[in-house]
Amino acid sequence: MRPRFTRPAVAAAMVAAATAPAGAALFADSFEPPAETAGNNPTLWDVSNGAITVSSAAASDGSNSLFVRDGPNRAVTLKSAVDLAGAPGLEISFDFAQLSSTETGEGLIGFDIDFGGGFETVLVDQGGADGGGGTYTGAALTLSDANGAGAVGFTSYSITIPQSYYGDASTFRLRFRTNSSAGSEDFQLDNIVVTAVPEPAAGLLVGLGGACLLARPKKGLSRR
Ligand SMILES: [Ca+2]
Ligand SMILES: [Ca+2]
Ligand SMILES: [Ca+2]
Repeated sequence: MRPRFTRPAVAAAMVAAATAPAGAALFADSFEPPAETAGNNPTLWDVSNGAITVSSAAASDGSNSLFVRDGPNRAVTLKSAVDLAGAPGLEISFDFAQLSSTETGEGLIGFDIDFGGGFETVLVDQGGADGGGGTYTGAALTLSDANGAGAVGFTSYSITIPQSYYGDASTFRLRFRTNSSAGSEDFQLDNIVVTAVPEPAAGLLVGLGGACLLARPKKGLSRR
């Protein structure tokens, strides 16, 4: 089921031939059975610590989530690059929870993406999980680093990345990094979804003048 491209030349040709329509899901993982079993490592992700496992203790979607144990500098990294399929923009959403209090400098120290040139930090939410997001165009979205007293249930994040930022990249990989001290300062991650969204500038282009653009059927929608 999972997208896997081991031959870059073939992947590039596929991108040129087919463009993901807005709304198309490019990637989704909610750590659910039958693919995932509580207590095991997640199938699609490399984890930096053996105590990062699929868990049925809590979930924001379905019955399982990924349990990320307390400790410094944990990482959860997608094993395989995902095909961008010519998506005109990305919306990335996920749910993240902390299971007890965390302090300044602890929490989600990096949600990162790699468009082929190495990982870059998209969002940072330390000192208690706030949730939220925004549009990423190269400057990390940095949420409050105020101390987070107590457990925070699942909070939702949503980040938009326009194609004008990632250009002609053909794939992406995701990574989540957490940091905390001991004492059950654990985290949970669930419901990771990447969807193709319209390029924000599309409306502007139409407004500026494109009666003739409107009259022409869009490539990919005129299939018969
Ligand atoms: Ca789930
Ligand atoms: Ca925070
Ligand atoms: Ca701490």
